Amino acid sequence: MSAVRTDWSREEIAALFDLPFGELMFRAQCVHREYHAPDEVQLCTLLSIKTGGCPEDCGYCSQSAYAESDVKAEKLMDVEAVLASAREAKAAGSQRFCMGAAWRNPKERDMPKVAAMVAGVRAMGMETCMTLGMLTFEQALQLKDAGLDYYNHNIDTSPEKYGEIITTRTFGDRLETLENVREAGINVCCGGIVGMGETRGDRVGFVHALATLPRHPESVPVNALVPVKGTVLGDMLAGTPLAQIDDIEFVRTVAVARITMPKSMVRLSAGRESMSEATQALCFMAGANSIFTGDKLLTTGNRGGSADAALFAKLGLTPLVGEEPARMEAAE
Ligand code: SAM
Ligand code: DTB
Ligand code: SF4
Repeated sequence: MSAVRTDWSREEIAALFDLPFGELMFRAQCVHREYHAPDEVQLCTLLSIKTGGCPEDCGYCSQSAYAESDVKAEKLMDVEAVLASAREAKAAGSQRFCMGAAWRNPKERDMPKVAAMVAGVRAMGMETCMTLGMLTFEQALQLKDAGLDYYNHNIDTSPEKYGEIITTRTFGDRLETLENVREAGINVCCGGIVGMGETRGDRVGFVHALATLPRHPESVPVNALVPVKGTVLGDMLAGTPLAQIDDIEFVRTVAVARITMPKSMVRLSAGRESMSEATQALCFMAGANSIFTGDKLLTTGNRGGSADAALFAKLGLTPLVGEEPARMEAAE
């Protein structure tokens, strides 16, 4: 078995990126098969429970108050409306329901409502995930007590690149929340975005930061930037050769994440709407084994369930029904 290591050096990770493509894919597939069924892909559904008006200045995000996008600020949704949406997701075959809020951090007055959402979704027999921005340890405990299975909090890019993308918080702030989530016994979902005009070195640094966390995130979302008009990055990259990440480089990033974090679920997240089926197939072959289904992510479009069902049929993929190998045991 490939050992689960957290002592990867940047040089080792850079060397993986540099491998001939065929060799990289072969290694990623070997590692993948040690821990995962190669034909099973997890289905997750996203819902934006609080959209827009976010005080953070993330350069990629349509929901930042600094962006001039078409997204309008809305209030936190009612619990019942969230549960109705979760019911639909379950009926569509989704295993996990991920609720996202455009907050820097939740306020104390929001906590009872988000806790009720977690408890309600869990009672339907779905896994729960939330992404609400920064959390204190006490807030993480409250969510754990409500039954939260996963918390998504991305490092987004390399530590060096971080300050170019976001200035209203630091890479260290991100790590602090990740520690609070871990301490509270919640599974961690942490990844980032490729295609923000970063260098290969930044992609190495990004995977390195994830693969050397004290414990690998149980889920690693790899998003391809969805360029949104009115955002810093959407506007800056529009019409340039950097407007879309090279497909092969994207697949390489997925493969290196798979090799360095063998047990984790690697999620092919945002960006599938503009990705060819062939590239998506390569991502699955490189070890991606989770996707977001449905026709919407948080504020941008997604491929839609029927297009995905057709792709799964074409590729002989089936939705994952069992548990992920990296998931923390309740007793841990
Ligand atoms: N506000 C919370 C936070 O930032 O932690 C949670 C929601 S935020 C939208 C979740 C993640 O979505 C971000 O960390 C980023 O990685 C991803 N994301 C946001 N906008 C994106 C875009 N335009 N393209 C690709 N990924 C994006
Ligand atoms: C993640 O890494 N990707 C998801 C989820 N975590 C919350 C969000 C993608 C958002 C894409 C842009 C949008 O729809 O606003
Ligand atoms: Fe706010 Fe999250 Fe968007 Fe950043 S990524 S602006 S924190 S919603």
